[in-house]
Amino acid sequence: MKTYLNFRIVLVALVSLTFFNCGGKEEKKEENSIYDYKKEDTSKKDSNVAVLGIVADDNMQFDKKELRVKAGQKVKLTLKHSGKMAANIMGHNIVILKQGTDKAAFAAKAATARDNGYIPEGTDQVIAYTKMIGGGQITTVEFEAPEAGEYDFICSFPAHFALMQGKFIVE
Ligand SMILES: [Cu+2]
Repeated sequence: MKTYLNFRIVLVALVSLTFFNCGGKEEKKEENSIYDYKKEDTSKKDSNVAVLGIVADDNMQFDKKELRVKAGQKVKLTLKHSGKMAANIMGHNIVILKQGTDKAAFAAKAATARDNGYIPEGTDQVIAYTKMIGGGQITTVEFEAPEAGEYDFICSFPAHFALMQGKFIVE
C-alpha cells in the first residue's frame, strides 16, 4: 500500500512537472523579470535583451531613478505597482520621452488625455510607454533601445511626474 502511494506521488509529480514545462513558462518569465532585475544578473543570459524592472507604489514613488541599457539592445521593461490603490486614484505608468521633450509640458498635456491612458493622442515625443496600472498589477513593454544618450522617464498620471521621474540611459 505504501509503495503504491509513493508511486502515485511520483507519478503526479512527473505529470505536473511536464505540464508546467509546457504551459506555465510564459507567465513564469514575466514574474521573474522583476526579481531577476533586482539581482542585476539578467542581461548576462542574452546580451541582446535588456530585462529591466521598476516598482511603483502608493506613495507616488518609483524604486529606481535610473535605468540602463546598451545601444542596440531589445528592452523588456516591466512595471509593477506594489500598492493597493486603484488605477483611477493612484495609477502609474512609465513613459520614456524623446530627447528635447519638455517634461512638464508633456505631463500637462498627458494629464488631459485620460481616455488614452494619459498619453497625448498622436504624440511623437514618446519612445515607449506602458499602460496605466493600479495596485497589484504588472505590465511589460518591449522596444528597441534608442541611440546612446540620456532620456527622461516619467509617470504621466496627473501630478505624478514631479516625484515620479528618472533617467533612462543608453550606453
Ligand atoms: Cu504615477
